[in-house]
Amino acid sequence: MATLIKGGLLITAERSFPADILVEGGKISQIGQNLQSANADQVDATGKLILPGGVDPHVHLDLPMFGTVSSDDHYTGTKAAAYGGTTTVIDFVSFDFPSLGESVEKWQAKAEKAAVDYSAHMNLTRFDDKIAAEIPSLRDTGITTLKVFTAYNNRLRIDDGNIFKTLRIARNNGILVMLHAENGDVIEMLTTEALAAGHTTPEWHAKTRPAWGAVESALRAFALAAMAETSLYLVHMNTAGEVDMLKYAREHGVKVMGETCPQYLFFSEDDLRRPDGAKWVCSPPVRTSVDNAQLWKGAMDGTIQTIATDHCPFFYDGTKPILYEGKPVAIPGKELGTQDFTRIPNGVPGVEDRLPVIWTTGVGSGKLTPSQFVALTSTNPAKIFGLYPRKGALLPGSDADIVIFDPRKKVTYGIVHCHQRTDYNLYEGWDLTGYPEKVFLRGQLIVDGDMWLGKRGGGEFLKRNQGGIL
Ligand code: DUC
Ligand code: ZN
Ligand code: ZN
Repeated sequence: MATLIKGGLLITAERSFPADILVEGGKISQIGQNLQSANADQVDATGKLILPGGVDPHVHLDLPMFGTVSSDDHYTGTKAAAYGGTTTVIDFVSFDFPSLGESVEKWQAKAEKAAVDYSAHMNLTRFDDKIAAEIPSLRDTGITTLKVFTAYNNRLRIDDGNIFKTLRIARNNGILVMLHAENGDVIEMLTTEALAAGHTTPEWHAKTRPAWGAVESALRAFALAAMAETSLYLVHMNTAGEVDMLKYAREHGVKVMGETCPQYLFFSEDDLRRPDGAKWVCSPPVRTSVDNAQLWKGAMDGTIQTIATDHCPFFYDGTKPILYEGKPVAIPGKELGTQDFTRIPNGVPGVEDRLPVIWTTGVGSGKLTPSQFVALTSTNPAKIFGLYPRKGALLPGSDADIVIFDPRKKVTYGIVHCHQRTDYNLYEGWDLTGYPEKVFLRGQLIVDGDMWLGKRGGGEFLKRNQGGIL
């Protein structure tokens, strides 16, 4: 089946230009003026923008945590992504089984119900010679990225020596290492002290995970990457200091890149002090308005390459069911930590919110050009994670993952509007201008206004190539 999208303004990471797009066999076959096709379905996009489908390189679906599980699984989370204009997501494989390969297989079995295209990064949360020897084989499974942690002692963290070894193996095998930067030792100590002093409230989540820990461990890892003569991607940047460190390392020729997420651009410890502050508990924590401003600046001036989400929703009150696809669903969530901030499941929803919220606050406010918006939310993640030009591009031969975006549509955003499977939205009541109208995945119309036309299992697993360095 062919589709001809006529009269829209195409926005790419480089430029904006009016053109028609012909889609055949799930791919973009032609881009040009006054295209004709006798047997194609015609879609009138006059007055609309045509964007490449969003690529969210950082989501957690069906993630077990603190005796519960994140409330979007691979179907519900990717359906929400589609409604928000995102057609590719990259999840994480938990290293729960003896080998990396078995962990990937277990993840594949859960992920195959995805409704948009998907891949995963491998969490490298243990390290020994056997694991080191297995890392290169990840490439054969199409997974070309590893995430390491400088926090979560005795759970997810590996030590600096092993991070250095990992960086060298990665360099030799075309793999990119991603870093979660916080100081695990300091967090352990401050948490123990806070609990002993009887502190129970959500703001203590931030107070026990100081910004300086993120700053020093980011610089430490950039230095390890420099010494290993390879690249590194810093996930979920949340502090002004990390922006400074990223800029410093890049100016010194270290091939490091960075990602931030909307929660770090808008929210602060003040939100954690609200009566419903548990809604904002995520790791790393939200910081201050100064950090918000510096992260925006980093995204605007090109220091930061991507805006992802770290989507990892939990119910605010998981004792009360919501209706999801007509059925009641309740999943234990933030209420687990009412008496103890260390038991609040860490994470916030966002995969659906990302494009409309960043469009209004970024492009609508003049902070970002439309092309910068596309670069940060689609093209750059596709390039860095080995998916370009199949994803993140409006080019002949690219997958026809296309968003017809109405730049004039006004929406008072919030939970009633949303498809993320949780009972709250961080942007409740925000006035947005600009919203996805139609979303195509490999040429199939999967979202048409409010209508869901996609399907469980309609997403494809993406075998990724070696990524690029931006
Ligand atoms: N941070 C969160 O807040 N949740 C899931 C994982 C992570 O890194
Ligand atoms: Zn992380
Ligand atoms: Zn994460």
